[in-house]
Amino acid sequence: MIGKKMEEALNDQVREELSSAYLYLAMAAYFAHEGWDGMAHWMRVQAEEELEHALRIFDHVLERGGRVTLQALPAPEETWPSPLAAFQAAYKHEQHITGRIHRLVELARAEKDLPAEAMLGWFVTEQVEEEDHALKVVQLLERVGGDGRGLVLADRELGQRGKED
Ligand code: OFO
Repeated sequence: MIGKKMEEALNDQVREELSSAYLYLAMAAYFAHEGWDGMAHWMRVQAEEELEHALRIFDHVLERGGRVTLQALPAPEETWPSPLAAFQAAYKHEQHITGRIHRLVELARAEKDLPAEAMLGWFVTEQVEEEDHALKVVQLLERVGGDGRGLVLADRELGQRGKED
């Protein structure tokens, strides 16, 4: 049976993961509206991943006899000054999520909640990947700079993103 403190903290993280999905869906809509279909696809795949993250925690709470309480989600921004600015915001967001996951691991340790700590271990590794993926796109777009043709090629490349990337 999960303890109350951990249950509450994991419910908060379900909200954070759903908020991440919401943010990336907003970015997908922004890119699609601007005609960057490859980047829109990248963000859509990312939003789907975030929903899977939320469900991992959702299932963990339920499997341990806890209660899942879904919370209200704030509306994300709708627009960004440039593709680079959107991906920089995505990278910053992932750093924020990494910090939250690390604090959850610390809480699981303090509570001697071994199942939660084991479940969160997956997220610790995943966050390394999440930050790396976003940072790689930021670096790509920084290299492209204001080169329109380069941006078209980058968009094409990002449109190739598969579900596991
Ligand atoms: Fe769930 O990893 Fe991104 O936010």
